[in-house]
Amino acid sequence: MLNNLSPQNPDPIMQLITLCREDPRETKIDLGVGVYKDGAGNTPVMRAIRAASKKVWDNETTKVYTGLPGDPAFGKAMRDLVLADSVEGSRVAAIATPGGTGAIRQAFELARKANPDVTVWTSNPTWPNHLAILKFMGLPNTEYAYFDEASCTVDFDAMMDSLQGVKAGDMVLLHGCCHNPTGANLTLEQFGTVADLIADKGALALVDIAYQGFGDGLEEDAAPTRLLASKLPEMLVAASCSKNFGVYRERVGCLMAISEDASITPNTQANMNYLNRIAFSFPPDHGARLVTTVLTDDALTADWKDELETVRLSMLGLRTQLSEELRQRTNSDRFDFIAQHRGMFSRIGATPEEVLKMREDFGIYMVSDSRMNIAGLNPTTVPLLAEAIAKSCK
Ligand code: PLP
Ligand code: TYF
Repeated sequence: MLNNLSPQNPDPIMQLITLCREDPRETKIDLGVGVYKDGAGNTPVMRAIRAASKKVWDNETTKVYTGLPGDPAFGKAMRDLVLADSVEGSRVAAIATPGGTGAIRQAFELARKANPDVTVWTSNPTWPNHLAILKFMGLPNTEYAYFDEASCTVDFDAMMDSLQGVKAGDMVLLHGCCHNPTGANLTLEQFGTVADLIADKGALALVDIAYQGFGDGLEEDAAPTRLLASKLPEMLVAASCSKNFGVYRERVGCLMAISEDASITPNTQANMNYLNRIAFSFPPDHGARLVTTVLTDDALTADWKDELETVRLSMLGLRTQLSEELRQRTNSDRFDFIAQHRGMFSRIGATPEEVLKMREDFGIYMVSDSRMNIAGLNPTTVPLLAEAIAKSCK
């Protein structure tokens, strides 16, 4: 029977890891998969997570099952981190999920359960896994205009135009901050305008927030999500802890659902618990427990914020350096957007041929849509990349 399975195309981002690994050139630069790397190219365990691991190791007395939503303390900690006081806690139901990906999957499942005819609106472009999951689930998907390829900024007018097609009962997926793959983001005011449109249309917003703290700061990055939560009667939030806590392989994520009224919350929660039950019973707990331990201990929280801020500022510094190097080499402001983009990624508007040329001639590995992971750079490699871009891109 298994011989009937259709062949699978590998995830192009994952494929790039192998390609780069096999390249013998010492000067190669890996700007592929979205993983934070320090100046030495390592993805460290964050100090507070290491300390929390020790604390959990010393104090955990059982590994017995948690509950279908996971540890309630994790749900509460995530609600405080992402939503703060933008909405009454009694309106928020939460489940722990395996990573942000798990939260997104459960969000789509919940939307389909609430409305079997749901169409999911995604930005053009969006994280490829959004599209892969929707396709697998057979959920109708419509793209809304987002990125202007020429200027590498958001085309907000085109976005609002295409969102006019949203129907009551549709779901609109927004990146809460640090848009993947483009790095181009809405202003807070624009988020407010989109919230008004979603409310007018009677649609459900799903905010995917996977990089809180990587853009303008922990609070600043959560501001759009909080604004939406304060304006909309209902909303879903899929949060990932992979990047901002550096717990990638532990699989830590959380789906939060804000119901219109606190009286609806228990049933929303019961439906989310059910979705966990039929998918994997209980969600993974260890990584979530590390995150909760950090977020419920003042000293660990302070140290985590401190390290996260260092990470954020290092990426900002690389952005500034790269855009300045490109200014000099191209004698133009064409690449100034790199300093304006936020998060780990920038899509730089190069053609697939130009991306391939940079790979072949310079050993620079970026995704074929010209998305690069800023954290794959360090102050020494920035000029090499600038040179490659200036020489390869028309
Ligand atoms: N959403 C976006 C936009 C992402 O880039 C990612 C990838 O890291 C995720 C969600 C989910 O990540 P994870 O499942 O590793 O938590
Ligand atoms: O976009 C990225 O690079 C990260 C990591 O299937 C990632 O979000 C990439 C592909 C994938 C899962 C995670």
